[in-house]
Amino acid sequence: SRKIIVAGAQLGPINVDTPRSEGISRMLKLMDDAHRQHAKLIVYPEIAPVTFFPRHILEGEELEQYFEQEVDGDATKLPNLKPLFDRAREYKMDMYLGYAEHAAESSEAEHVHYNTAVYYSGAADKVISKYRKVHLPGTFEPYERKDATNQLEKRYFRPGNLGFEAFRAPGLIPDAVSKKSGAKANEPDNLGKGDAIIGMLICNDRRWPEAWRPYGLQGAELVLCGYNTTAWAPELLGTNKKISTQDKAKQEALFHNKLCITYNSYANACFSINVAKCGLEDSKYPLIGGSCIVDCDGEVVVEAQTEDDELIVAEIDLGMCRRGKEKVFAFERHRRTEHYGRIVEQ
Ligand code: CDT
Repeated sequence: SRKIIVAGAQLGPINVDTPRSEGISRMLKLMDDAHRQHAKLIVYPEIAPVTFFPRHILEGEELEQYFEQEVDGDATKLPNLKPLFDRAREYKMDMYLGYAEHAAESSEAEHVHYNTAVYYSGAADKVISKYRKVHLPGTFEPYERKDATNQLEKRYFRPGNLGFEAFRAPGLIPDAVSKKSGAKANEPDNLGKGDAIIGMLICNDRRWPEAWRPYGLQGAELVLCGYNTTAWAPELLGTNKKISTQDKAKQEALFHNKLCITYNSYANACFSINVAKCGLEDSKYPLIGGSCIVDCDGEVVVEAQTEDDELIVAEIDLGMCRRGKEKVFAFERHRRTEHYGRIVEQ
């Protein structure tokens, strides 16, 4: 059996004046709930503990306050986020945690910022993998219209430089024994053992098949994705005639979210856990909810019902991925890579 209980910790609005510590307390409460329900893995949203600040025009300290900086190259020692790592260690729970990263590796005078997620193994007390968001939406310059909602991710972050590296989460599957913990993610003997093969995405990445496929090709059984998706931003997204009200725009945004995560889970024969920060931030900026756990047949297993803090939990069987990986798609037998060159042409 490759059964495991997993959780998505959807967060409701976090306003500009919400202290980070309050966001973290809410996240800890959701983790306590996940522990009570025997979850082995919890997934938080993109840039989880603070407001979605890229909508604001910021510089200097006002901007820097939103970023987290590692100590001694160890993400478990991110000063503000330490309580989350400590609690996950106590529960031996794995965790996907999204945050704005002030990268320490740079020797440049200029700050190097990324939109980042780490995967922490509670049992191993170790950050197993880091991912930096590749597809940064929005603009570098703010919109001219003063009442437009900006998405200044191209201004505040560099595109991720770590690629789409799947990894093995050691011993995540309780009833399967890992014979080769630490082997490469795509080693064929992995399926049926205690490690799970996992990939990470962040928000806008989930709209790009190119971001999922490298994980599918590495045998990923589970893709994790946190998001902050605006429900209404005509400058950013444009509108069709059928989008005549803010409510219709939100319905469409929810539909596109589900379309991306269900299809790409199916097409890559993996489960996915997709988790929103949502609701009205600062009584003004609407973000969609719709957090979902999706199975490898593209079906929604569980979906959040609110736009507030809400835990979604499901027992999933990663063994189900074999059908897609070995029969329906079986990439090594059926892909025709000689025709795919255009995908990577400039
Ligand atoms: N945070 C983030 O990446 N948001 C974008 C906004 C919409 S751009 C089509 C998203 O893809 O959800």
